[in-house]
Amino acid sequence: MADSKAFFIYPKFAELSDVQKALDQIRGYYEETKEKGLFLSAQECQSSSPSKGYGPKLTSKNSLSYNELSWFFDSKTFHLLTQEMTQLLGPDLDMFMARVLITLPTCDIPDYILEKILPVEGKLHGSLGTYIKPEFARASFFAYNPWHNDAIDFPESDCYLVNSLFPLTRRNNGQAPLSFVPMSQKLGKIPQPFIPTVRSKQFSVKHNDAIQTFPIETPDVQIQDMILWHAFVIHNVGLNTSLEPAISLRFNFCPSYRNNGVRDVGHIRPISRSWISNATEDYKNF
Ligand SMILES: O=C(O)CCC(=O)C(=O)O
Ligand SMILES: [Fe+2]
Repeated sequence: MADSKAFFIYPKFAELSDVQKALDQIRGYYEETKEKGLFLSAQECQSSSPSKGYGPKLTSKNSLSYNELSWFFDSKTFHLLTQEMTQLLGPDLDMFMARVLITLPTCDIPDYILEKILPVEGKLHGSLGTYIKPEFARASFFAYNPWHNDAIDFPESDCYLVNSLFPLTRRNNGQAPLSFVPMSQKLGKIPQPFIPTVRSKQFSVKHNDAIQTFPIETPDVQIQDMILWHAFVIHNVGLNTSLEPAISLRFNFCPSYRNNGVRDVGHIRPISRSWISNATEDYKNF
């Protein structure tokens, strides 16, 4: 058996021109939302959104990833990514969700929202979805992201899922640092949300009546790096105390014919099919 690592960093994986082009476009979008006012007022929020709501809908029709950024699917970087995914997941391959993720600097978040979402300790989610104007729901906006694994994003799936992330900005120096618990996939589909104990780079959580402890890694990710992890790997995004948004492109992949749990099938792009799948599934086109 190969080792059971389920978290990898690929340094300098992306083409510089691809990540720069994507970053310029997303920065432009972010500036536009700031000029026009990204957030609902406190009053609008109270009247329009239930406190536990998920905010306006980000669909395959309005998403930046499938519109202004759809050129990325034809880029050299995406081609390299699908080659690597084929190595890891096999030739029956789907990209089933593409997203632009923006973790806002706290200085750009209105006080009435900060009052609700701070302090971070003990909070179960850090999405800003409920507070933004519906017309800007074209990317995923966060203030932070508490410890979780991505099974929480695809609750109806069978979790044969991986996440690939292209950070388009630095993440350390307070810019929404991204931390991972590399061996935590061994815990599998844990009940979520949960609150772990975190002490001096050690992550502990109760599992099957025992406390399980794992080391935490906070990689100093660089633009052009690609980070890849299995849906069961626990991770966390800290507050963004810098002056700039932290921006990432995220692509989720799974072997075709598994249950990816996605309802809006417009998100799914088949990448390739094996000979046996083509032969077996051909009758559907007959
Ligand atoms: O903020 C990020 O870049 C990553 C957020 C996250 O938790 C994810 O993409 O699964
Ligand atoms: Fe995540």
